[in-house]
Amino acid sequence: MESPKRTLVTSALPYANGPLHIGHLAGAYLNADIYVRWLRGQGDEVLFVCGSDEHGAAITVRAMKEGLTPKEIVDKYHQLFESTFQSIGISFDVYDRTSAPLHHETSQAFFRTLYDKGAFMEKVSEQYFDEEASSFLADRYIMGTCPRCANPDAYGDQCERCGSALSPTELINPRSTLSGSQPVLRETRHWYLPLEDHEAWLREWITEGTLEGQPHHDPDTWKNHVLGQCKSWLDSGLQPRAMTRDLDWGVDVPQDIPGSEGKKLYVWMDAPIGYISATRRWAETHGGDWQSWWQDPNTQLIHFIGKDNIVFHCLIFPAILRAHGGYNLPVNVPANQFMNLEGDKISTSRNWAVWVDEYVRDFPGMQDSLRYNMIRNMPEQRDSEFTWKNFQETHNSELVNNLANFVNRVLVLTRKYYDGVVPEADPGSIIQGPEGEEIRVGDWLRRMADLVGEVDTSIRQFAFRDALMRVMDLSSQGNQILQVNEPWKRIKSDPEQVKNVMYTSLQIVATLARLIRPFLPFTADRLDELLLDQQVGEQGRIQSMFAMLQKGEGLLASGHRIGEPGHLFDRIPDEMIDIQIERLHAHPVKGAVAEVQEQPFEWVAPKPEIDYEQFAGLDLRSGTILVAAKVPKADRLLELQVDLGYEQRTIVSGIAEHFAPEEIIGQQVLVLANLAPRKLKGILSQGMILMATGQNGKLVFVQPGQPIPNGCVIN
Ligand code: B3M
Ligand code: ZN
Repeated sequence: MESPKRTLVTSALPYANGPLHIGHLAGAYLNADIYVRWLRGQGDEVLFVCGSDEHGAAITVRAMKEGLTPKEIVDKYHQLFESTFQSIGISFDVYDRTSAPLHHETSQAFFRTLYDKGAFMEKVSEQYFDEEASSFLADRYIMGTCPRCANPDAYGDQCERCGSALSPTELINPRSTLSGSQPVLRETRHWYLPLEDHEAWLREWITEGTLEGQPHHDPDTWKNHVLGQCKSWLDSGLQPRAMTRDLDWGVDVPQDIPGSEGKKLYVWMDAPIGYISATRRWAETHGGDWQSWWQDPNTQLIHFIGKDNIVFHCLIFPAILRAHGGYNLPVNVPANQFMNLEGDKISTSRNWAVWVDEYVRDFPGMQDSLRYNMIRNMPEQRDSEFTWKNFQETHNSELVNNLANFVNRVLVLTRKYYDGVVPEADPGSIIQGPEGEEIRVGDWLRRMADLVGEVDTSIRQFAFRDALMRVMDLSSQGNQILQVNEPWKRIKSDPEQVKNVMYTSLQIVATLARLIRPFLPFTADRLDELLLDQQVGEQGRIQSMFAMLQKGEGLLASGHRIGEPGHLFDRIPDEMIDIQIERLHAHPVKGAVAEVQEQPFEWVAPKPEIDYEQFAGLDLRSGTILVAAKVPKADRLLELQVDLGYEQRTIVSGIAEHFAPEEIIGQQVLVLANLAPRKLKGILSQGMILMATGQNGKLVFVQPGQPIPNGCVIN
């Protein structure tokens, strides 16, 4: 295993604008917690920092929706975050917040240094201004259609569907989230980070892992999808990025800078600096120099994030750090992909989520059951799925039937045969291994040391699913060792051999208690109680375990008395799961079509006869919907961009009560292409999509029986 190092681990600062859900856990927190706990177990010096991200439109938009001030919003959710992270066992060393004065001071000092170094370029630009709300619009206040993936609800700074970082003027049909109106461009002065000036070293750093030719990290240890997103960003050419905004909530641009009136730091400049201010906060209460965690080249920095934050952590924040000078850059940014829920994307606004605080309330004492399922299904390389049925299955078949069952059998037999005292054993004696093979007790202990090494390798590769499965496989092997040696049958005929078997089984339980801690800390605590294992805390426990096992020494000495047997987990009954599934589906998914009640079909009277010439005048074509977006203040209308092959049309269609925009992207349709254009809600509509009114008045698309090229003539 690798020699101890000093590591600063950060988890993305969650926006304090709503409760934490399982997607947060699976994205940037549970993975970091496992990694940090493992390094602590190795005796490494680790600092795990995080905090609430309390600026930006994500906050102010929520405040507006809830009729509260931004301060009231962040106070509400910051407090909820602290209690929720603590309740699910995320073991931050410090959990700070970016509205704290120390953070403002740290961020302003950063900005000042970059300003004084001439790292910014000042530019007067046009920014979207909402005339109805008489306010400049920050990126998150502008929504529109993503130019790259046609997501109709992309934000001005980022498309959460394809991860692209955007600038507001790239959006198709931008709209203000304040008033719903179409914003206008107005001049304003801002300070830009000229990312293009950083492109050369960023490209070297990302692709070669070197800085000015000096080794920094091994790019082969970075996840492919992280490198891929960075390279596509670099290849598309980095653009200057405004580091200030016209806002009234956020970190002030230092007031002595000319033109700073009313300007705040761009949230994606101040938020990552939140990692640094959190470190300063930790040092205030723990002593020690915060600088060494960020400036000592022997300290490695690792950012745990979700994939929608890659560009900010791999390109923009490193450029800010480098422009400032003297700061370490991350040696890895192992971004996870997204976790989906019951076949759909998790969505706070649609209340389609499993809220962590609600889970902890509904499943008391079962935090590790959720942690276990999250890790089993962690979206390390690709999006993954949480379903309540799978949650029940992994709990009952793996935690109960494998781990809890094995531990209980060993403790009950030890209580029964030896009154709870660990028996003597001869390390040279032979027992039957899990496959029935002969193995010396001492060699089995060394085999477990090898397993610890394998788990170490997986964790350092951020392969937490694999690491957990290796640990659970040890429990399975423990069950098999009992099964093949059958101590309950041989206790009378061969008591000495039974001692060897039970001694070995107890060492497996003790090894599991230590190995499982990074993944299931609550279960590890419970196991320590059952084993009356007095060791406290986690610092260095894995390292010492590895050393003992490697020497063929047991972790529980013969003569040690364990506690009373007890259950680690109880089965989860169907009823507990059914309640959750019903509750999830009961929340109205805003924007979806309410299930209409069955109604008798109403025939529409036939229209008067026409002659062929009248029909021949219709120019009917096939087309495909490329983009669909709600028309602000018009519940029934969707604005569509339709590809007719020979041209692209904007068509406004009264189908918003029947289809959500995102579900009709790519739909092939039939279009009346020569209908005279007309303005609907200020949008010029050029044509009409043919729809049929089906059963219950539901609209359905009239479409070709099989895909045909766009622009085909229908006649
Ligand atoms: N607040 C998380 C998000 O994009 C964002 C992370 C900041 S980490 C410095 O949801
Ligand atoms: Zn997109």
